[in-house]
Amino acid sequence: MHRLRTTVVRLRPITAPQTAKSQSQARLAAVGGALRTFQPMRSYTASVSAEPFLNGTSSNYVEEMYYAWLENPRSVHKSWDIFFRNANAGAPPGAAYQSPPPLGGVALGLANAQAMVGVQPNVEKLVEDHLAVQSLVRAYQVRGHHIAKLDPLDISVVDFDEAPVMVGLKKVGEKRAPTCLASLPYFICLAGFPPFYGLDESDLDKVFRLPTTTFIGGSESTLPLREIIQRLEMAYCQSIGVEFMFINDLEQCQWIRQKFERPGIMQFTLEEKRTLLARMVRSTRFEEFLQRKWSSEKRFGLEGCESLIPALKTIIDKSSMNGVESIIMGMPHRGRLNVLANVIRKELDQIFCQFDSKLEAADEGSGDVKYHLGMWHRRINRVTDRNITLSLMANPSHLEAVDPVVQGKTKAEQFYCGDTEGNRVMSILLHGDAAFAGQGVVYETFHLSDLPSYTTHGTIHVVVNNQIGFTTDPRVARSSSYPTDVAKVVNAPIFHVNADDPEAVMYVCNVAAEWRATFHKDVVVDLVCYRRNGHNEMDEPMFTQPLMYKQIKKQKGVLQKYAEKLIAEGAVTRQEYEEEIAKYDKICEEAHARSKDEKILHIKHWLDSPWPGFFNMDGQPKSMTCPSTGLTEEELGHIGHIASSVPVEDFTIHGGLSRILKGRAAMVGQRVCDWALGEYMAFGSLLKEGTHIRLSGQDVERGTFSHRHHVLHDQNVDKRICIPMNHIAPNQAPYTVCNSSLSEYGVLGFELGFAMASPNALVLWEAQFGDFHNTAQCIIDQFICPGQAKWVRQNGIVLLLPHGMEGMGPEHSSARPERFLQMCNEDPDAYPVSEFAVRQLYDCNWIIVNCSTPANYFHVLRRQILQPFRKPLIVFTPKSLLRHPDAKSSFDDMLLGTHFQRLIPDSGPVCEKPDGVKRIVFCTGKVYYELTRERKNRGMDNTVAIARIEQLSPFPFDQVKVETDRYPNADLVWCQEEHKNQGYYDYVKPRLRTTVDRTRPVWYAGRGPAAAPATGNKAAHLVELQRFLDTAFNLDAFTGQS
Ligand SMILES: Cc1ncc(C[n+]2csc(CCOP(=O)(O)OP(=O)(O)O)c2C)c(N)n1
Ligand SMILES: [Mg+2]
Repeated sequence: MHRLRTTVVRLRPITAPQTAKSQSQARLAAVGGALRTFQPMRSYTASVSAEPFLNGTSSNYVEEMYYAWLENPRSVHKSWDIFFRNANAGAPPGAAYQSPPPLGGVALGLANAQAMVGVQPNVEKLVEDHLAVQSLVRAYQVRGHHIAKLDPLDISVVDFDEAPVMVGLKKVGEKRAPTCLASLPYFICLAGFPPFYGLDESDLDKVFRLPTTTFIGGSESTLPLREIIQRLEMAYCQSIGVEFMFINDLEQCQWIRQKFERPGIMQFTLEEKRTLLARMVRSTRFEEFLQRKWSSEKRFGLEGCESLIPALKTIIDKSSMNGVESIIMGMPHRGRLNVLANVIRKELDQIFCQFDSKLEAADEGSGDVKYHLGMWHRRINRVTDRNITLSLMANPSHLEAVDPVVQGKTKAEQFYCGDTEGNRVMSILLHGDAAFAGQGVVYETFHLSDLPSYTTHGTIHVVVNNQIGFTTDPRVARSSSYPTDVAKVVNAPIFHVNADDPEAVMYVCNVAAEWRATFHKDVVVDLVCYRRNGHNEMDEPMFTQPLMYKQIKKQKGVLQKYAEKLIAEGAVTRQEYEEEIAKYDKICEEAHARSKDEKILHIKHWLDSPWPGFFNMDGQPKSMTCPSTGLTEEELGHIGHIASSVPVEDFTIHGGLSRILKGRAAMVGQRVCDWALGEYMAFGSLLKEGTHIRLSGQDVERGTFSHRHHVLHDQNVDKRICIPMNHIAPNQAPYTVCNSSLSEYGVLGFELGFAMASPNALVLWEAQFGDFHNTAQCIIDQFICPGQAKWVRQNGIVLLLPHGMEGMGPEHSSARPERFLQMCNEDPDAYPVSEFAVRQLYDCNWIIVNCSTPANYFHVLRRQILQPFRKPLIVFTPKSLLRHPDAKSSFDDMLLGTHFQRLIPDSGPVCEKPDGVKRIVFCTGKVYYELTRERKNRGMDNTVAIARIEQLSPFPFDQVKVETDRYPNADLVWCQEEHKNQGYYDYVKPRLRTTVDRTRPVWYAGRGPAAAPATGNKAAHLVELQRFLDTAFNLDAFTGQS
């Protein structure tokens, strides 16, 4: 009704002067001087809205007709002309209708028409028919994909109204269910009303005006119904199914309509067809070659979706044509080797080498299976003759986990080359149908796609939709009709295409690339295909999908079908086709012969993110030392000043923030730092030295605990912000600080990818509370922890994980240090022989610290960049220490010549008489302050020493040894606030024992074992705290125990 009212309002008497101001200004302006003047019409609104045929759904159509009539009265059917003239002349409700003149008959003059005012019309049927035609067009646009011939096997039966989808239930060999009346086209089914709005076969030859929301007419504005249906069937119901009508943007919908509806769109030149055939030959024969040579090897071949290769090549060609210079790709197992060989163009012998299990690995690390390795390659695109860099990211088995990583790397490359629109760098993500629908990270990644600090300005998603996931049918694998429905959340158009029609595939890939270049938004190509073999080449699919696989066995290969089509058309001769095959087979054979000469395997050759200039020629660090991470007094003072001021004019900050900044200024005056200021010093100095910094995570701009305030907000001007960190020095590197979406998996993956692009940036991800990192566990377990070992790829990402037992309950207390520590590659039982500090850092898989002072936090952040290699850094960061009066550092601890302290020894009275010390308590993090307070209260400053292990991994064996040697009469205690089965105890204990050569026992003071990380009861929390502090300072606590 609302729509009708709008239409009616628009139909109100229009005069030339009113027209100029009206909402339809733009539309009418197009008519230019041809505007016609209308007489004001009495009671027009009432009379038109009372017209019986103007029900809710017809208003659109009337509006269309009306505008068309305004532009040119001859462009609408005569009956409409009469109706608008009569209405304009003041005809009462019902009386503006006139019987339609016969099609092609003699046109009625105005005089005739006016003479008919008052005669009961038969135009009603005509109007309804036009409305029906408009609805018909719309029905095809909305639901044409339901009946498109997308399934190469023709066995899927998808019920779009019921969930779950029913696929594969149709009996094999049975034809499509006769759901439509035999003589009528599908539109009747589409609309669901037999007959459709009163249209039937007798209307098929009538001519109808086409609405402006369709392009099927080409240059024609009217077509007979029969032709309209035929063209709609061609556009929407062949090998391509277009899902786009959910998109809110009219311009985008129109763009898609014209791409698929214009007559003659699917025409290809001879050259294009031959190239397509050649690409199909490569794709198909590559798999056949591998199958011949290594028939019992898993390779997750592409058989059944060979058109993936031309699909990707088409996207790349078109994007290169549009100016893209670098494409970063992520993909799962299926078809990966084929993509490496025929899209990225990895040398075939290097691929074939991977099948030789006897070759020795040349590189350090444990390596990965061949269908996970990545690749980076710059080459000339033969179609565009331009340079293009293609990289395929290495990825784990965990499906879709690589998606955000690819996006992060793409964002970084765009950032470093100043590509703010994504015109030069883009990403392509490949997916399996089951994984795309099932994995939540897909959704998280989509939700990053349009956020200012995370957008990559459009990703092209390609789904290898083989209608099966391992052994599971779609009907039990997802609740949506298509595997691609998740993309609708970001209004991405979805192009379903039958992968057995390579030309249709090529067409949609071209459109997808154009879409991305035009709108810089995501788009999905759903390649509907099948999987000729089992999940892998060793797998028996008949166990679980007998009927589907009976059909697949009968299915002629797509290459053969396409070759036969082109031969029949005369586009190629059979001889040319056979020569093309022979040519590629020979290439494979020669590469295979060469691969036999290889003696060793180089994982390094499979690097997806080389860092030119960072390593020496042998790929090793340029040095094995780390300079001092301290700063001059002036630098500290200058950065401290920026941190405590607002460096722009006329900017009003919140009163509370003014007090915070004043407090910072006071600290700078006293030459001390708290945690936030220590971080400022580290960031500010690195930026000044030219290192880009990117800090991302939930609410990081202010800081969850309101301590950071890196973005200032003007209290009077909406959205006016100031980032003082970008005002440190004239030639500084840019600082990016960005609040993320409420995601851990997606965002951490993204930042990891960002950090991968360059070693010269400090990329940090902060968890809101450390507890929440576990929803990103896969990124930690599969990429951060073992990334270098699997893929010889270093990464310097920093994880800031707020951690500490402060009575905040089980989900705001623990960043689970035990899990990170358990995954360290260091041997707890062997005292390292190598040089400490830098060498130890180089050998570890990641660095884990829990700093107790701002100065040490400052140093460890700077060391992350100044050390000559990159390692992930896990920092357990404090909460209450952010404001603890004792948790401050003097500038003296940050001056030139100072370093990160792996262990902070006790510097109190115990140092004077170490022999008299009865106990040395080792600890880490915040509990240090509780221990010192308790020691003081108990007057035990002379008898108990407290040493802080600031770097847990790699473990500072050498410095721990100094402490244990210093206090020969002390018993050794590990004290932690975490529960016994959590925290650091299991990690530290064997290392302490190794340090003292197992000559002294290591006692435990801390909470007992527990299932949850912390109690939800504040009082219980305090009781537990006091209990373990009692143990820590009771010198008899362990007497008699062994
Ligand atoms: C996160 C995750 N869960 C489970 C698996 C085990 N797995 C490997 S392949 C596969 C089926 C994938 O199906 P689909 O996404 O349709 O890809 P296809 O193998 O059909 O190409 C499964 C479940 C995995 N690799 N990753
Ligand atoms: Mg699948």
